[in-house]
Amino acid sequence: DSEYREMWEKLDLDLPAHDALLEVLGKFYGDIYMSQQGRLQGMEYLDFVLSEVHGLRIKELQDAKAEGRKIVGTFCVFVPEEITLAADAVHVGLCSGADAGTELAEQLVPRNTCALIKSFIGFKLARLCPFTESCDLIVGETTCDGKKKAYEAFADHAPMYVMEVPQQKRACDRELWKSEVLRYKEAVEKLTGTTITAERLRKAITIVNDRRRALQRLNALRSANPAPISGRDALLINQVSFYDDPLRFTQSINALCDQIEERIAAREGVAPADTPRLLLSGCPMAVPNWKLPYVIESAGAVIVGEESCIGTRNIRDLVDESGETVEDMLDALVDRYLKIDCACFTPNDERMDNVAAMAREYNADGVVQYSLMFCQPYGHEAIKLGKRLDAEQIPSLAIETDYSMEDVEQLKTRVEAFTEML
Ligand code: BJ8
Repeated sequence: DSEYREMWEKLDLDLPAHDALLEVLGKFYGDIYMSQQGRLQGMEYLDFVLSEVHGLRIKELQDAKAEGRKIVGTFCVFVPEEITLAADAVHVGLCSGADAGTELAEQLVPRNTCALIKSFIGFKLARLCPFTESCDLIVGETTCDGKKKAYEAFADHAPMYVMEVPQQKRACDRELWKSEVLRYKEAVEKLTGTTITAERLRKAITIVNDRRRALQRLNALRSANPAPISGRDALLINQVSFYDDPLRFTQSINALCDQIEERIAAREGVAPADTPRLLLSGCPMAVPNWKLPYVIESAGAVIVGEESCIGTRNIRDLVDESGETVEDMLDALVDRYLKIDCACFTPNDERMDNVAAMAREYNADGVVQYSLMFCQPYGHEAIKLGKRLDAEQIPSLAIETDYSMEDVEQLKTRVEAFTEML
């Protein structure tokens, strides 16, 4: 489409490399998504959004910019979206799930850096991501060492702002986090020239909570047997939630949930009732990282939940909506975000409890732990969580991988062996 090409050119994308990327992605999507049987009709919306991810959605961002609105990009669910929205800016998730520009990225960060970090750097340096190029501000955070040092290097290439996230959850850590949330509010107000009023913030909290409620509704329906939706489709929904317009997205997911309810009432599903049900747990799977879900679901199992930031960790907790003043609402935000059980925290025992509870809630037969190679936080917790699940007699399999396709067959063999013993 010539309109899009002009837009990509203005964003200074490397057009031939970008064409090649879209082609590979289209094929990958066809193989992994369009080949599924018994897909819900409501997934057409997701197919459409994904097919237009670098087209229509980018055009919407450009239109917003033309109206004077700002675009804020983020890499972590710790950045309070409500504040971005309350200042009338657009909030998009940037972390990337495909190998791109790896050689360039390795000039900026060490080779033994996780694929997620290399990916966002590679996409930027190879000029392949129209989202990154549309951003007026990119917000990083001091979570894992890999990310926080990568942001330092990234700041030479993009308008970076970094939030300090504490590593413990004591009263003094809450103080620190509150001051960081206030500092972010000021930064966004300065960027947009919009003062965050109680009315604006209340509206933003409702928008984001409504999206969380729709995704909670979807997750709750997944406890049904037979599984009414594939794990691949549910992951895609979570991935799209990071960059789609929140109001439109929420509406579509609620419509999809209506269809799922009908399906459950008719006792229909995407796989027979005796299919092994697995919970995925661990590192975030950013779009288009569909490798492991595809491997699992082609090995005869079905995924019934994602304990991940691109999954329940991002939607489990709502922001308290009873606050009257900006101050009340900021406190509610601070408390809600500090409940996130990221492996960067120490200790992080609540995550162990949450995974075990989720496995039960979704009637999972086992848990597949996923960590990206070179990810220290989730690698460490995989050992701890494995022991906890053993103690609770929940079978688990720990997998460490990256974005390359080289280990697909080997992973399939391991997943098949695991599901056979369930
Ligand atoms: S709140 S999980 S989105 S930090 S995979 S880059 S941890 S070395 S992503 Fe995360 Fe926020 Fe936590 Fe969630 Fe580092 Fe590990 Fe790479 Fe990771």
